[in-house]
Amino acid sequence: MKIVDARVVVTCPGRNFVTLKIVTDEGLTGVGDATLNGREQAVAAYLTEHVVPVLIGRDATRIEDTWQYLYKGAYWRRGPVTMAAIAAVDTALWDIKGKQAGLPVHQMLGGRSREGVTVYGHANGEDVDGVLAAVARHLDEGFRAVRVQSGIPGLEGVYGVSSAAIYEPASAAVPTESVWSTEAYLDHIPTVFARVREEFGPGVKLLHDAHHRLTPIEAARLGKALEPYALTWVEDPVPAELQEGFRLIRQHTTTPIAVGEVFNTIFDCAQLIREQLIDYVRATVVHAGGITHLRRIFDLAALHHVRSGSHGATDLSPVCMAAALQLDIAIPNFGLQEYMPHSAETDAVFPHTYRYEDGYLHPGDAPGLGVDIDEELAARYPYTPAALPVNRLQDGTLHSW
Ligand code: KDG
Ligand code: MG
Repeated sequence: MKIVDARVVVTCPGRNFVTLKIVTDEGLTGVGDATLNGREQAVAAYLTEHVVPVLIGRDATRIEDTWQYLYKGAYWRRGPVTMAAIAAVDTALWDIKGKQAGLPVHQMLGGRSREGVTVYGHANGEDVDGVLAAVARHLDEGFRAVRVQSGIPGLEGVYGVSSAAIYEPASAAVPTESVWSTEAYLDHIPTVFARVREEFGPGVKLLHDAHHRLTPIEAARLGKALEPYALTWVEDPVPAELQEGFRLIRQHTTTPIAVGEVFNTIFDCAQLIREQLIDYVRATVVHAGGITHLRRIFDLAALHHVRSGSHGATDLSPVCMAAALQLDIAIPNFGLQEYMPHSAETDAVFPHTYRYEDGYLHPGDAPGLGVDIDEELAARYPYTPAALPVNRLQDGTLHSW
């Protein structure tokens, strides 16, 4: 079965998405997400200029060989742009293979290991009352796990905290700037979790995202302060370039650690996993080289008691979500899946079989991934430049987020 066409579709049904659609001479098609928030056109160009020309005429059934060809063959390995492009090809080829076999992809990955994929939703509030209301809303909707983010007294606007129905941090063509105080944050967050536990008791899984903003010792302090509230994880406590930093956090706290939404390859987390410095790895399909490579990461993680906790923000398209769910339902060491519903416009552009019910997502049983792109509808939403914000300390120093 030969690849005869590969189209790169950039569309903006409320936010930008990049999708690769591969077409074979047998009429089977497959889709892959290639969206890199705020850098969409870089991946689109990489695909169009460097990947599509070498796909035409290739055997669509050779998923592993194509992955190796694009990874090793490029010479310039790794990096978010390259790996998102490889992910899109890999995902689309798994979609095609599933359709060829008449099986959902999770059946080709070993079949179901669970009945449904436990997801967590985002409960955000400008203040504690807002947080409590948001948690209550999620519990009413059946969520068993909630990520809790709060505004910080004295800071105007905190990343990830928004009252908008649909989460969208990439809001302006030129990055907006916000002001950050680690001291104010560290003082406030434990008080928020104290109130949440007091109100909702021990049953619900609680999570928190520190957005890479702390140093290891600050993260250790946060982890210790949160121990009484038994979080399921603190996410991205420190920027992860320095993997040794996690050792210091580990020495001080039993609060579990999740990291990896910006990871591209197994090499970004190999040390963290082997040394058991983390508990959850948050890599996902689009940013970690597709189903083929993410499976490798999760298999390494399984050997070291590390579970999956894949990224699932709205800047990952429904194509990525559909692919992630195929893995989530099959792997032995699944932990949690992030789930933020897309807008109605996005869902219409990407019709899919996965569905939410009572705290779980279900991938469905359609052959392949169970997702497609409506190219005609997509063409009605042209690309609109949008960048993620930047973060500065109160004295103006640029800070991580
Ligand atoms: O594009 C960046 C967002 O996806 C990210 O900031 C969201 O941190 C995030 C999360 O945990 O969903
Ligand atoms: Mg995050």
